Amino acid sequence: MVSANSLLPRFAKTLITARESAHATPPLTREHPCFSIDEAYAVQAMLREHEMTLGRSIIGYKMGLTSRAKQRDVKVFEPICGYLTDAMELKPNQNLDLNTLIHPRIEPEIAIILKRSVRGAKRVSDLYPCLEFVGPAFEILDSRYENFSFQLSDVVADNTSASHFVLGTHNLLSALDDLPKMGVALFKNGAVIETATPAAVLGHPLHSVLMLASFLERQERELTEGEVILTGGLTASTTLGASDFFELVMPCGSVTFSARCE
Ligand code: OOG
Ligand code: MG
Repeated sequence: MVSANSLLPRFAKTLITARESAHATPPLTREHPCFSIDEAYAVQAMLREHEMTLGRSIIGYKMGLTSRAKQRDVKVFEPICGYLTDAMELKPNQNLDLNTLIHPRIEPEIAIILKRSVRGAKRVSDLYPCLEFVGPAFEILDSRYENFSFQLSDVVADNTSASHFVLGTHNLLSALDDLPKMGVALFKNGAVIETATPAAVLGHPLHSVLMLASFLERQERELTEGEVILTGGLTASTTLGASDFFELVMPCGSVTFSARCE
């Protein structure tokens, strides 16, 4: 446990300043090696409150570290969750000004939009009637920590490195049973750099939604209509530089994303 509770607001302020100034900060666990996961989620909740005071709304959640590829990439071996705001969403082909970010990375994901609450869902098939959209997406990460390096509590406090996301437009709702074994290819500037299948995420990305629902239940919250969920990176993330162009291709369509430095 962190000895004094006043440290948690200070940790939140450190992360807010790092994000707003686009300057990395040392991991919080360096100062407090015993920074617990519960305390880290409390810091994350302070960041969420801060976003709301800025007029942003919470539009959903993201799961992180739900695939072995991601866990091995950052050397943290437990799934985690964070929140998404309206300000994080980019439209396909919308540019992102990289000057506002510290060291952005990008990763392919399967995204969900809900059409109703998932209360009581226990199995993947229980979720089917709750889904409005299931499709490919990009998540753009930007850890607020130096060298993109952190421990479990650090990354939880930092809202799981969330920065931006882009949803594709192709809805895979009619192919949910086949989703785990569909091929996914990630192209960077025209060359394939990663391939995967959605089974990489807990066997089926909808397992990630069930896990998120149970995380939220412990915080006395639940997933509701209209919320967006990123189910977790299918592959390791990759660096994102000025004028890079990314395309994520699946059997039913693709999503593209480009970055720019002005
Ligand atoms: C942590 C965030 C993990 C995912 O999809 O696994 C995440 C990180 O890689 O910085 O978003
Ligand atoms: Mg992610």
